Amino acid sequence: MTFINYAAREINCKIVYYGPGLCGKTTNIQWIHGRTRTDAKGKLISLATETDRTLFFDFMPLELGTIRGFRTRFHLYTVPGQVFYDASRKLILKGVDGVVFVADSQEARMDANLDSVENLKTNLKDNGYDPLKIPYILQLNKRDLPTALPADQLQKDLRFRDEPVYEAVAMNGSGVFETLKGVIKLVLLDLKKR
Ligand SMILES: Nc1nc2c(ncn2[C@@H]2O[C@H](COP(=O)(O)OP(=O)(O)OP(=O)(O)O)[C@@H](O)[C@H]2O)c(=O)[nH]1
Ligand SMILES: [Mg+2]
Repeated sequence: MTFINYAAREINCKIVYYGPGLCGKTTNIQWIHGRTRTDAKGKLISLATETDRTLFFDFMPLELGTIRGFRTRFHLYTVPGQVFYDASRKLILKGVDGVVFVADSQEARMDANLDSVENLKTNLKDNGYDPLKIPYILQLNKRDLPTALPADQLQKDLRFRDEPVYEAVAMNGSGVFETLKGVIKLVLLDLKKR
């Protein structure tokens, strides 16, 4: 739930990057962190294994200036994609305002993508969210790989509502800020409705 502090005139929103193991969630956040002005960002906190797999989450606060006099901050999180960290994924979704699903475009990762979408829906529902209503974006990542499936095929299999789709190569930043802007736009539209 968006945290609006009227006394401090602050709005805090939580965005979670979700998806299967090694799809590029952490890479998205690292790119954003590397390209954001120092005064607009907080520390990037990553709890990772020795091999750079996310162990619990990555976290980075991003300050976007003021909206109608309220300082607006977006808190970006990634979940650990590996199947056995499901309890962490569920926990990290608590209080979420918007979700980016990062799909791995490689054909060999299609089953993992599909499982992860289903896992996202389950964990959203378990946290009291309607997967069809929460601000949601689909990012097709790793478009650079020769083993990447055509984008329209991925969309056909992975879209489950009217979500916008962005193609990306998170490794070199392509599509990363477009995706972030896309989800922020949906979160702010959702906020306006309330
Ligand atoms: N070729 C290619 N590799 C990518 C791209 N994005 C990320 N990678 C690589 O994929 C690997 C995994 O990326 P991560 O960002 O750590 O993946 P993750 O989704 O955070 O993985 P978990 O934390 O285990 O869930 C790294 O070696 C990245 O450099 C991309 O667009 N293209
Ligand atoms: Mg990660």
